[in-house]
Amino acid sequence: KKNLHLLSAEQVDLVKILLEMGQTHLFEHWPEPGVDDNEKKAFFDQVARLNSSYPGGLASYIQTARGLLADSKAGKNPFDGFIPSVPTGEVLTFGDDSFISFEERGVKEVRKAAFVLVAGGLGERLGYNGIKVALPAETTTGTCFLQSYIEYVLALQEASNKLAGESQAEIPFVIMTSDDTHTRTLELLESNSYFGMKPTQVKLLKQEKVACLDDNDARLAVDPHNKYRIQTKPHGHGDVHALLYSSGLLKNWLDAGLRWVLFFQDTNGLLFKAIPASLGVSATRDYHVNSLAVPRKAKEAIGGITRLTHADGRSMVINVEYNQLDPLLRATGFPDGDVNNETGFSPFPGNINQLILELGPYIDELSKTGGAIKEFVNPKYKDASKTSFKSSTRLECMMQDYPKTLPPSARVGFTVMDTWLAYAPVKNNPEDAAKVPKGNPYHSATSGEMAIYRANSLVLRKAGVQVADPVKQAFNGQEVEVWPRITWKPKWGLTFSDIKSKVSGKCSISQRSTMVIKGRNVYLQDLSLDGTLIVNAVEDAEVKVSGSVQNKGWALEPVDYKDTSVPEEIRIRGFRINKIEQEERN
Ligand code: UGB
Repeated sequence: KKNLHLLSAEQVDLVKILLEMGQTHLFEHWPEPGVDDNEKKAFFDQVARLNSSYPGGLASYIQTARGLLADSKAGKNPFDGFIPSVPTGEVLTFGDDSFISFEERGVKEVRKAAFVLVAGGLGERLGYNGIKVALPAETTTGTCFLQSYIEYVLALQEASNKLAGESQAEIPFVIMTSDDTHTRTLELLESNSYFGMKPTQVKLLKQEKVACLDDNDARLAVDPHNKYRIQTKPHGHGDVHALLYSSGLLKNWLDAGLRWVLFFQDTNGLLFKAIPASLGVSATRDYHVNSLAVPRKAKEAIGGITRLTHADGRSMVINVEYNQLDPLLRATGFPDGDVNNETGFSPFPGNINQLILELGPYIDELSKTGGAIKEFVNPKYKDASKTSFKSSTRLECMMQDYPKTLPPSARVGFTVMDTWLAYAPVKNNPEDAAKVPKGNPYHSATSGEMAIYRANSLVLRKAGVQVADPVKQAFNGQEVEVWPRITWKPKWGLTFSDIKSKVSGKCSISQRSTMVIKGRNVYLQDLSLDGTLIVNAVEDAEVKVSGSVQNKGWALEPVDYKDTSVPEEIRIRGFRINKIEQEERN
C-alpha cells in the first residue's frame, strides 16, 4: 500500500486484481517507498504490458492456468470423450492434371491473399546463434530463408496480377517476431532493402511473452535475476491470431477485398513449391481452413491431422501432436495405436503447420474469441505427487489449434503433398540430427539444403530434363542424397506449367553439376551440363541456354561442425562449396 503513489489509476486497479488473484507474494519483499522506486515503476509497467497483451488480461490468464494445472495434476485426457477418425481432404500428385489446374487456380487467387510468417521462435533445438530466417536456405547462392520467402511472394504477386490483367495488387507480408528475434529481423530487412519488397508492404508484429507460474495455484514466478520483474517465457506461435486481430490488419484486408491468409514457419525452403496448388485447393473446395500435410510414417515426430467426434455432437478436424495420437487411438478401440496401413504410411496425414484460412470466416470467429487460442500447460513435476515443479511453467498455444473453437459447420480440410516437394524444415542441430533413427528425416541444415536440390532436380526431371541420379554422402554424421545443385529464382518458375514451358529439346545435367538461374525468361534447350552454369539474365531479357557446358564446376567439401574456424551457418551443414570453375551466361 505504501508504494501505491507510484501508480496510475489503471495500475492501481491491476494491483487490486493481482492481490485478489492470490499474488501477494510478488510484493512481499519490497522495501519502503523511496527505495528502488524506478525498479518498482518498471515492475508495474511490465504488469500492465502482460495484462494488455493477453486476451482477457492477467486475471483471465491466472484463471485459465489454474484450470489447466488442475487438469494436468488430475491426469485428465484433453481428448476425453472424443473418437478419432481419418478426415477427408485432397491428396495431390505433383505434375498431374489436377495438380496443374489447382496451381493455376492458386496463382489466380494469390493476389487476394496475405502471407504471415511466424518467426518469434529462437529455435533452441537448432542451437544456431542468429535468427533462423537469416540462415541460408542453400549455400550455392547463399539466399537466406527470408529473402527466398519475399522473392516468392513478389513473384506470385506479379504472376497473379498479370493473369488478372491488372498490376496494382500488393500482397501484404506480415512477420510475427518476439523480443528474441525482433531487432535482428528488422536489421536483416533494412540492411537488404527489404529484399526488393516495398517496406510499407511488410509489417512486423511482435509477440509478448507470458508470465511464468510457480505452482498449481498459478502463483506468478518472480524473475530469479530481478525481484522487481515477473519471469516470462514464450507463449507459442498461437499468439499470431490475437496479434493479427488486435492490430486491425484483418479488417483492413477484408475492406481491401482480400480473401485468404496464409501462415507459414521460419525454415522450410520447399514450402512455396506447395503454395499455388494448395491455395487452389482452398479456393476450389471452399475450405475455411486448409492445413498442408505430407504423408506421415506412423509414430513419426510430426502431428497427425485427425477428425475428433464427441458423443455430445462436437466434431473437429485438428492436429493431434504425435505423442498424443498413439495413446488416443489405443484408448478408443484401436488396440494397435498409430500404425501404417497398406500404403506404408499412417492413415493420419502429417501436419507441416502451414495453414490457409479464408479471411471472412476467420474474422467472424476472431470477433467472438478475440484471437484467443485453446492453451495447454506442460509442467515438469518434481515427483509423482505433482505438487511442485522442477522449474516454473507457463501456458502455451499453437497456431494450428485455431479450429478448436470453430462450429462443426466450418469447412476444415487439408491438402496432402509429396514430402520431397513441400517439407524440409531446419530444426535440429547436427548432433541430434545424427542420432535420428535411420529412415526418419533429419530436419537439419544439411538435409534442408539437400532437399532443395532434390526437389528442383525432380521437378526438372518431370519437365523432361535428364537429371542424373544422386550419390549418397555423409555430412555431420548424416547420410544424405546429393543431387545436382540446381537453383532458380522464383520468378523463373513458380508452377510446374511455368517450368515446363521453359525447358525443351534434349537437356541433361550430371550429378556433379551446379546450375543457378537468376533471370525470368531463361529457356533451356538441348543443354548438356557437366560442371557449373550461372545464368544471369538482366530483368526481362530473353536468354536461350543450349549446347554443351563442361568445366571443373563447384565441389562440396566436408567440414566438421565442431570446427569453429568455419562460420556457424556453414559448419552446421557439414560442407562448404569450393567454387573451382564455372561458366556464366547472360
Ligand atoms: N514460433 C513463434 O513465432 N513464436 C513462438 O513462441 C514459438 C514458435 P518450432 P514446434 O513443422 O514439424 C510445430 O519450434 O512448435 C515460430 C508444430 O507445432 O519450429 O515444435 C517459430 O519461429 C508441429 O505440429 O516448431 O512444432 C517457427 O517458425 C509440427 O507441425 C514456428 O513457430 C512442427 O512445427 C514453429 O516453431 C513441424
